[in-house]
Amino acid sequence: MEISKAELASAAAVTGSQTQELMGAEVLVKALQAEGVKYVWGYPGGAVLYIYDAFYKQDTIQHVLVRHEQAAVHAADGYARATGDVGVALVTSGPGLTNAVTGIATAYMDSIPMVIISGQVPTAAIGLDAFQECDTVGITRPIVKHNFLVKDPKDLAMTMKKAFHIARSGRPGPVVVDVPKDVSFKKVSYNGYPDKVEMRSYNPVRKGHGGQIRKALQLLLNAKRPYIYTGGGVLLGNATNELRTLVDMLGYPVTNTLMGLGAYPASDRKFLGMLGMHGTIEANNAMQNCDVLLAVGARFDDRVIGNPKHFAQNERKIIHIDIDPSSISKRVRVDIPIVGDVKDVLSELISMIKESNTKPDAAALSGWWDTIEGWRSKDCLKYDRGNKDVIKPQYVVETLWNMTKDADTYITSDVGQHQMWAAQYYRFDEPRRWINSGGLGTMGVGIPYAMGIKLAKPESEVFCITGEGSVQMCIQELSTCLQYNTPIKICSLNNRYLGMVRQWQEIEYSGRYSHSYMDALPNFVKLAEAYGHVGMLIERPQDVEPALREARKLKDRTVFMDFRTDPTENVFPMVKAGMGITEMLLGSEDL
Ligand SMILES: Cc1cc2nc3c(=O)[nH]c(=O)nc-3n(C[C@H](O)[C@H](O)[C@H](O)COP(=O)(O)OP(=O)(O)OC[C@H]3O[C@@H](n4cnc5c(N)ncnc54)[C@H](O)[C@@H]3O)c2cc1C
Ligand SMILES: Cc1ncc(C[n+]2csc(CCOP(=O)(O)OP(=O)(O)O)c2C)c(N)n1
Ligand SMILES: [Mg+2]
Repeated sequence: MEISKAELASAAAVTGSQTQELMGAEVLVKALQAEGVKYVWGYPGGAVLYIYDAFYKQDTIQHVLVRHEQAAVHAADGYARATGDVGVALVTSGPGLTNAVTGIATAYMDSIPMVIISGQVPTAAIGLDAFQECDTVGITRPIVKHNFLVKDPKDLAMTMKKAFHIARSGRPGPVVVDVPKDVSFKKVSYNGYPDKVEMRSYNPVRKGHGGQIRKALQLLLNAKRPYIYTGGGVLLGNATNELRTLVDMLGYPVTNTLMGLGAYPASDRKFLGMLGMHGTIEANNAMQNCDVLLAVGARFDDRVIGNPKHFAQNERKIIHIDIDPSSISKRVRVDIPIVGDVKDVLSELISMIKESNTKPDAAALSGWWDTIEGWRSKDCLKYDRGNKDVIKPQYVVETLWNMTKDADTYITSDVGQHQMWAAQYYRFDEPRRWINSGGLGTMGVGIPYAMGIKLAKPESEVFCITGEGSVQMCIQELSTCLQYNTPIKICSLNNRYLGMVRQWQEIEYSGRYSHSYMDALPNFVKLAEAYGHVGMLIERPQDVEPALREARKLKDRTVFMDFRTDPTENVFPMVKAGMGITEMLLGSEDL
């Protein structure tokens, strides 16, 4: 549903002659229209009923009624990750907001631009333990980029303008706007949506310091064992083209974090795979042994560098490009910090390389590549591909990738072993195609992410790779998928275990499998059917490919594929807790 130009113009009208007397709730909807919002995921309740009434009177924004507020935020978050637009969710006060907390924290940890509107009890009732009151500003403060409590309807339009600006600028993140019921009810003179916003205390830097970029250039061009380590910031900053240009110009090896997959094409030889706890040998060894590291929009997460003391054993010069100064030198000491937007900084770096007379040291680079190829030849992602007895989870992902690699496909995942296998065996060549929760690691995101994306991208194929544990955390959203006709394909790698927990118990807790086996699972085929969808049970390796083919043919249906996979398969490589990133377990023979 496109927003008409007339509607946008009326929402954004600024002249005094067009002053309208509107309820706060109507101003809020005008603000959303002026921001170009097309979808809002939400759930009603007493405190937001005026806002819902204002939604009823318009038809440019589609509201999606979810089945749980957590899923509203996840769906809007998935939409934001796939499109780059700000995702919007709407929840009521009290339990509506507390249900949304996991979704907000998930978006916050991965720096996703979102605006979450919550209802609040009337201003006069705040602090009186009113029905469905909770301290939204207090509860969400540590998990938002910013939050607002709107006390006067006159402030609503400007607050919304600020909320969207803060959410999408600088290091993106979720912003909560808490709207008391009387603020949404009272009338106010509306002169149009503000066309600019100024905040003295908030001015994110876009352009990197020229001198620092020049220093980085010298280091990079003189490197003997260079390495480019990129993360979610490249996707958030829409800088994949610049990254590709840079890597092609230099011919240096490159890796992505879990959050950065797709920032550089996985099928290119210069890509060494994901690094970190479940990264490849070549990606982790290059990280440890490089002499110059260019970190781009990546935050040296503990799952990436392993034991920091081990990481620090090898000397390397580090250049770090990040829009958030607080990300720099947070976990490792950096030699050349460059605060700025990745797109701007990489563009400037590329221009400087073009003008420079210095060229990368071809002989050193060729030796470095030989070393890397030696690591790569260990083929650390090999697995028992020919197994005819039991479905290997990796095989499901690899088959899906082979089948869909040339299609317009989005892959969401939940959290656990299946997430790691999806990251390792689905080779992402394009940005914003891999949608998962990395920082908070939130089980339950998979279905809501998929339905959020499918709404915005109805022509694309959207797959959710999940586990039988995670999928039950937001399974009620199968109902939303039917109501809003968002046909997604769910590939559940059902190992009957909270597999990632079982793996840790096997490796770190001497096989004491405390509460990681899931008995009494539902019949997922019947469950899918009960929700009005198609269910499939796949138990043999030879049935994997035909099942996926059949599911893809059912374009207009949501299909739940229950793949019974090897219950005790583990994710390798693996870096155990406290170990260095090159101290990897490569298979069960290492246990
Ligand atoms: C079960 C499990 C296992 C995991 N295992 C691994 C693993 O093996 N390997 C791995 O990599 N991760 C793994 N993770 C994910 C890990 O927890 C982190 O979420 C991830 O490593 C962080 O990725 P990132 O460094 O790219 O940071 P992000 O969280 O994506 O942060 C992006 C950075 O870019 C910056 N930025 C944002 N916008 C811009 C811009 N426009 N310009 C410049 N900078 C910008 C931000 O300030 C931030 O510092 C795992 C997670 C789970 C749940
Ligand atoms: C909400 C939430 N609770 C607990 C965890 C801890 N946790 C991480 S992975 C995992 C097991 C996931 O099981 P399943 O979805 O079946 O995936 P599998 O690992 O078996 O592929 C658990 C419990 C989490 N990440 N999120
Ligand atoms: Mg499982």
